Amino acid sequence: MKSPKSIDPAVLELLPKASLDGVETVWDRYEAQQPQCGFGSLGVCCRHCVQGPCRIDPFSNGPSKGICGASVETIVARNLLRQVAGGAAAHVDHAYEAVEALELAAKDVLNYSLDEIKLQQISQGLGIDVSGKDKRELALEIVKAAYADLANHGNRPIQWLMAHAPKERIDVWQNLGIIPRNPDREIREAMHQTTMGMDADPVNLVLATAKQGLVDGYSGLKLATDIQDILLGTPTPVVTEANLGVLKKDFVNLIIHGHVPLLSEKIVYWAKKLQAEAVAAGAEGIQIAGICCAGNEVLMRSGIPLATNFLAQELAIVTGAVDAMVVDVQCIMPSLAQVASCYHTQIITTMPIVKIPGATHIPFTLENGDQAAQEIVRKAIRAYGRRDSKKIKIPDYKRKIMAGFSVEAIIGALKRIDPEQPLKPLVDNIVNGNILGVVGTVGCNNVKVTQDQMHVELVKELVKNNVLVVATGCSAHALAKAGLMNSEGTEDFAGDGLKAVLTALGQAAGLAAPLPPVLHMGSCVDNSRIGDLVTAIAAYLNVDSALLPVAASAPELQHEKALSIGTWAVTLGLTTHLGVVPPVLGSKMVTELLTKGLSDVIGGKFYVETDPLKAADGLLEDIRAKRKKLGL
Ligand code: BF8
Ligand code: SF4
Repeated sequence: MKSPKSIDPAVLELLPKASLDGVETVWDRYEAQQPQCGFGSLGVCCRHCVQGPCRIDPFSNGPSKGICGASVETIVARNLLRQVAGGAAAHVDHAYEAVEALELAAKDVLNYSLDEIKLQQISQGLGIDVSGKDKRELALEIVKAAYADLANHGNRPIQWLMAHAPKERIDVWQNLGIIPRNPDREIREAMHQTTMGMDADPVNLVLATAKQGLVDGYSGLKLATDIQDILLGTPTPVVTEANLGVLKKDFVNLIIHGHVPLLSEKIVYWAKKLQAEAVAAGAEGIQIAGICCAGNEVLMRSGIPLATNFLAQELAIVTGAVDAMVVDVQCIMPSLAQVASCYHTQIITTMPIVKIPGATHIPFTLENGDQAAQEIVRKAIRAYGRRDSKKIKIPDYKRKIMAGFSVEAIIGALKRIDPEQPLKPLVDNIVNGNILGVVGTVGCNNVKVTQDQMHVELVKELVKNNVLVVATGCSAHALAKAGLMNSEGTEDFAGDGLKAVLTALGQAAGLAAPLPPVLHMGSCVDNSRIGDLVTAIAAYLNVDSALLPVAASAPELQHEKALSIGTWAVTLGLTTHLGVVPPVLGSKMVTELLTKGLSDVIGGKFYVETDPLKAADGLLEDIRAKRKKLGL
């Protein structure tokens, strides 16, 4: 039997409408790709030079070497390194733009109020003398430090890493020789290392992959989140709703999709300001909703509802009620313009490196953000008048969610229980077993598996067993849509120990109800928040993060970014579950290095399991083993 496309009721309701409207979706194109190439799936195909493509016969009936003599081990390891470097490049580029924005803000070219507490925190971490300096001076020093990593021509380690990574880990990475120097140089080096006639040693290539994980973790994720928090504010708890039912029939519906919050927050601001124009156009107002990580960003800081996650981005348009969808970078399906052509929806691209034939391009620059945002909001208002009421169907599904759990927000809640040592109540509850451990679920949807199912079934099993779950990215969307991010989720799904802790925390926070069983910590770059939490707990206990009863999971990964984030989690010493098999099985040696060998030298490893309940069992077993080692 074919597995269903999704467990999201809104998606199941819209799929037949998509066919009736003649819209081709990601699921149709997936079917058209069947059977997918076996060589590619195993990672045994190489196109790194023009003598190729070369492919190795996985059954040993054909060639066992590429034309240049590359073995299957070399080819698989090289392909993985390039993918992880691709993910790191995306995050470092994202972070770089945030640093540029902070520079202009510090020089008063852009108008941002700058988060005082975050400025102090980051300055202190970097060893910047804060005395007598105002916000703009501190911001400039932080910008200087960020640029220094990107301009480092020597062998000095990345300072953002040295300032923020767990100390015990830095020693481990140093011993392995994988501490990165300059993120841009490391990404360039990975491209060089994997080109024709270069590194043939799979062990060396896997270590280089681990190094890219560190580039991603500190010069991508951590740098992006830190700078965005300074510019836009550190998230605090917000309550709103998730799923396509947040769209409103009589409102101008404007969807924000992509990853970088700089333009998104401008749009949120201008949508409020221009409500009267929407009313003049016959609407009741403007409803903003988010897809993918741009959605998570504006949720965390501005309480904007979530529309849906990666796999349903086309179906948002199939509602016929989306007047405009504005996109920036990453995870934007090129098909959107095609889908939108069946409706009145405006697809608006904004970035010079993301243009889609058939979409409208409104260039966003740091300097013209306000004008671009106004133009975009006005385009949505004008499109509202062109709606075809016969084509509108908004599925009536949405769930209440609580989000905004930055580390600062979590510590803030814990401080109400112990103002002196806020981590103590959390750690005490881990020690006494009320909380068995912590799992961060992250990453995407992947059309190869039923949308959201792996996220939801895995997490239900974990919270039932008293594991506190923190989530980001499209995993957070999936869990939000399934009702795991509200107090009822704790009542319905959490084990007794976890429920008791979340109830006490909820009471201390002045809510008459428990905190949710899954804490929404933000976008994919906000995985740095999970890293910060792990680092803080390790420091509080004075143990290596690799020893903590903490694990990670990317249940439905698709993007190269998910591979680089996962690699970083492994470098932190975490067992990192992948629910979709990455293209490495063609090499037994590389597969064993990733799933076993790495753990001997780095503490963490990848764990691949495609069945959610078995994956939960595996993660629980891992957590129990770590507890045992700690004497718990
Ligand atoms: O950076 S989880 S599908 S949206 S890659 Fe993309 Fe994956 Fe979603 Fe966010 Ni992350
Ligand atoms: Fe083939 Fe080697 Fe060229 Fe790859 S680098 S395409 S294996 S000849």
